Amino acid sequence: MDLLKGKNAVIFGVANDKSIAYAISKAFKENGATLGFTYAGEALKKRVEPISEELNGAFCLQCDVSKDEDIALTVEVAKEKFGKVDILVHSVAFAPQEALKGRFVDTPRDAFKIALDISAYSLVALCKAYEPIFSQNASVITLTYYGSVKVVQNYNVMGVAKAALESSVRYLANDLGGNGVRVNAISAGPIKTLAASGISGFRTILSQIEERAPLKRNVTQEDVAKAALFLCSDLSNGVTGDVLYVDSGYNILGL
Ligand code: NAD
Ligand code: 0WE
Repeated sequence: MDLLKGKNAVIFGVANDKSIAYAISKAFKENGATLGFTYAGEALKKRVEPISEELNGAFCLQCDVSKDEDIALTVEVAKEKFGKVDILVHSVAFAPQEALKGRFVDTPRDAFKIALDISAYSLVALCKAYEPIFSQNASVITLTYYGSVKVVQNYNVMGVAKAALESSVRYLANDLGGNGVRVNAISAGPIKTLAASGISGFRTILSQIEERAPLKRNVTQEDVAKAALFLCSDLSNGVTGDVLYVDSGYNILGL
């Protein structure tokens, strides 16, 4: 398929080949997009550079999304290599490990600030920085999780950060919509990635989904990538400010 033929995409959030952003990148490449990659820090360079090479990346740059200078540098390079950007993928989240267990009420001020800065504000900062080089009909997507709307044990401050992220999607969609730019979120079901490793009880969450979700299975990175393809292609021209659930239907359940 060639749903993204001639489109240029900048990808934030590839850490390794389990990353949701990696599956999205592969699907985008298969559909004719040209990709540019960024990675959080020096330690990830050796993981992301080979992926960029595999997928013919136009650039592969370090970008800590909590640093305005790093973001600005990616804009400069994207402008130089692409001229205009048609797609921006935000697949980034972080909260200090200690905040992802125990009682939410115990969240330190600093952990709250870090989680909201990296997991929610970064989308606002990226939209602002890329606005001048977004093409007409550009599409921005971000990844969120059900813990934003319901209490999920241990997700804690990340739930609050995802609530801020989803609300930011609506405000950004309203601000950027005048220029044809769309902003949407995908709410993915739990997937065993780096961000899910070391989360105690993650296996139990996965088996709960298999037992209870309408589709009686967990979702894969590829399931999410196909929804991303929809949201970043002209198939979704009329969709903005939305949260699309790719979660085997789990979110519709009551008792
Ligand atoms: P992942 O660990 O592969 O991706 C998370 C990415 O965030 C990593 O690439 C990491 O380097 C990046 N990151 C963290 N701090 C950063 C910073 N300061 N600057 C730049 N990048 C930074 O895990 P994933 O599961 O693919 O997560 C991607 C997104 O999907 C996240 O937003 C996550 O909340 C969301 N999500 C994950 C699941 C799941 O169960 N895995 C479910 C729903 C939503
Ligand atoms: O958004 C996420 C996880 C994001 C995340 C993961 C980590 C682990 C390593 C953010 N910050 C950190 N910080 C670290 O130090 N998910 C949707 C996956 C996830 O995480 C959970 C979940 C699910 C699902 C944590 C507790 C409960 C459920």
